[in-house]
Amino acid sequence: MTLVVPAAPYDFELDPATTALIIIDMQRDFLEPGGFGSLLGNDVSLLQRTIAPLQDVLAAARASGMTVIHTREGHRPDLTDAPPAKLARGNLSCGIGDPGPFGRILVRGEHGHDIIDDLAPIDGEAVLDKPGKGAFYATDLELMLRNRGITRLIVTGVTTEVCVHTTVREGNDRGFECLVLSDCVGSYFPEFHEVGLKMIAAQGGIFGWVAPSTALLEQLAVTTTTTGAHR
Ligand code: TIU
Repeated sequence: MTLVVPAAPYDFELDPATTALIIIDMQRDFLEPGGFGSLLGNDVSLLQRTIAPLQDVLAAARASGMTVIHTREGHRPDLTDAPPAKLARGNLSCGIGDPGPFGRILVRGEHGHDIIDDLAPIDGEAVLDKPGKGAFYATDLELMLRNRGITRLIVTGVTTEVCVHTTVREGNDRGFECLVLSDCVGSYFPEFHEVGLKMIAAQGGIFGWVAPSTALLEQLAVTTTTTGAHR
């Protein structure tokens, strides 16, 4: 079934069977007050506004049978997969691997590294640990998508101009059609968020498409009502 989602720069067509919802790095360390993000002086409420719309999109994607993939940025406890340049960047007194308020910062297995309770993955949903900003770099994401016949990505999560943008660019170069949901992505910098979204849809969709979550939800509601998949 092809759904037509009104989007910029033009309609985005998708079939839930060949589309994956990608939820980027909705981790406690980026989103929760007192975590790594707020420790760096950021206003995490700018990111938290993505949670409620993303919960609705996640529920609708699950009901439609869409593939759901969650990502987490972080590293092995011995930090062997963290480039020294990344560890050194920023000259932070409390950076990656250091003890932070929610455990060692961006280290796998630590409380702060995990996904927030409001968007917790369920059985059958892949959780992809990535060492970089892009979800394709040094992961098996492309293999998982190709094996499942996925051609289109709905990209959500944080932050708009960093991990979301990098992932959309990586996906676009690999031939995936990417729709970014404007209210389901967020940045610590509102101006970067706004311009980041414009950059995706500019030049005829140079990196992909942008739409509010309601535009997708209205179409998915038609699918679940028609098929009864939500019952
Ligand atoms: N997930 C992600 O975007 N990682 C970051 O480090 N983002 C910042 O904006 N710092």
